[in-house]
Amino acid sequence: MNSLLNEYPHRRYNPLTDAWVLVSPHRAKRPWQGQVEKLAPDTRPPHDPDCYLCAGNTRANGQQNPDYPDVFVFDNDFASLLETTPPGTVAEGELFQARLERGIGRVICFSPRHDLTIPEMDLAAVRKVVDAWADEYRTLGAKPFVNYVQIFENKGAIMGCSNPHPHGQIWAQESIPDEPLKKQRAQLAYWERQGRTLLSDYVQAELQKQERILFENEGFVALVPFWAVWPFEAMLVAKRPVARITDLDEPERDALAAAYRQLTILYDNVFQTSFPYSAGIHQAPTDGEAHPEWHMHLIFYPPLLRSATVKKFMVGYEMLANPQRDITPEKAAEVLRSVAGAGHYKQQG
Ligand code: H2U
Repeated sequence: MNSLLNEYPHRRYNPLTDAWVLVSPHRAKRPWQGQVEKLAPDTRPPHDPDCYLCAGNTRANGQQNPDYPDVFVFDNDFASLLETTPPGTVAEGELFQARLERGIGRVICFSPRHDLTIPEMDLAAVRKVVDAWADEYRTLGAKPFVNYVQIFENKGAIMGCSNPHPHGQIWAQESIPDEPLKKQRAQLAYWERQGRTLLSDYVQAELQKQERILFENEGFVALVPFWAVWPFEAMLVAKRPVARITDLDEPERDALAAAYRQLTILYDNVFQTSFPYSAGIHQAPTDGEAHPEWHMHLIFYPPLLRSATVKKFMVGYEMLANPQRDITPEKAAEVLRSVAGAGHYKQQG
């Protein structure tokens, strides 16, 4: 990489979202005197009688969870979107516009085990999560009013996650939300210009450079994007330019499960803690169009910066102007690669 980018403040462009990030590599050298304490070891029981998500327990609204053996998906009892919302718009000229939004919220428990997270689950169990994501995407997306399905995992108390039981959420709705919409526009423009997906070309170039690649398997490449905003932000990109999770074949579904697990093991190993993040799948809308421009990928936004407790804050300049980072994406990739090897830290001697 051009050495200027290791030394001087610069802006990097995200071609997927048409946004910039300010990178200040020189600041990464400054002394740090903040808190660095380690967290107390997490000792959760395999089953918690007070957990709303554990098998057999009663949820906040009085419904009982089945004694599920692996993955369990249910309608969110407190969903942000409602299937019963009628159509309607409220518009008072240009300046006051609103539209009623119809949608569905689902919760997906990844495992009956309260004490595990994806990096500690075995591969076969993670593969069941991938299958459940695909089933949900297919069924929710098949509903005529659903034009977009957002599958995500919000992990860790630091991220506002309400429960340590391994789980994710799925929101399905009428509109295409802003983030995927930005990516759709950029990918469509690239596809029309080049006849290839933006991410096929990007991943190929990254594989040649090898600076930001974390690992690859048969179906997916894991990398820290050139334009990463969060300190250890990463992407899992499908090697084939598939538009959606349901386009993955069986070995690719295995590869996605393995890559999700492997990346989150690296994360846990960095600060020897259960690494918090928001992660999710960006893929084609379910609006009945083919979307050849879409290249499915997963994005991980973890907030931790220097230790298990010191997180990056997106405040000040970042709220008012542009996101900014100190540690370069190349350095972050180096750190993540350096903790690969003997599996999850808890299993190491
Ligand atoms: P988060 O931890 O990411 O907030 O996800 C938990 C979700 O589970 C949350 O959206 C739902 C909450 O509404 N939930 C239920 O549907 N039923 C319950 O009994 C508790 C939590």
